[in-house]
Amino acid sequence: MYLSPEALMIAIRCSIGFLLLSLALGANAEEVVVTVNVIDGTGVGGAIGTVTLSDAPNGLVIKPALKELAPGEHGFHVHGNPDCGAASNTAGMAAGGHYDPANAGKHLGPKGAGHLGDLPSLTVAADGTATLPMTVDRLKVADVKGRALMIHAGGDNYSDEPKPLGGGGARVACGVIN
Ligand SMILES: [Cu+2]
Ligand SMILES: [Zn+2]
Repeated sequence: MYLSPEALMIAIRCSIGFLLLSLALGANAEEVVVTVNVIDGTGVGGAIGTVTLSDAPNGLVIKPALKELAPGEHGFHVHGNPDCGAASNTAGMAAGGHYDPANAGKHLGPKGAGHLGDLPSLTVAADGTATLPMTVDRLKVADVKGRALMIHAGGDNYSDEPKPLGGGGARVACGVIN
């Protein structure tokens, strides 16, 4: 096929335009970097890294890049309010409860029919870092924006028994999802 120089220029301009549009849409395809801070009864402390959230065809991809955490499993949830502050001198209580738009009222983990904000537990390596990505099929970035990511002192058995909310106890680190 023969293209005149003018047609060629138009074709190139269109290609560049299409490329820029794709980049803009790509950037728009919801990726959020959440800064995570340690928290205590007086409020929000120093940053310990980030958690990057993005949408994939199979769900919400959660990529932690965290350090300075206690090794082992930690309860990890989306809480309802975009606030990591303390309330009544208790760490992270301003974040409210587990994100639960359907008012399920139950903590059943990432595969259960309970709180939508129940995530897989966060695994922290012996050196205090957490870097294992996870995918949650029932969430999108748009669902969790305007809420908070919470890390608890203890693990998560995805049940309200024998202790409520997976048994993770105290809130130790948190990030607002903007
Ligand atoms: Cu929690
Ligand atoms: Zn829960």
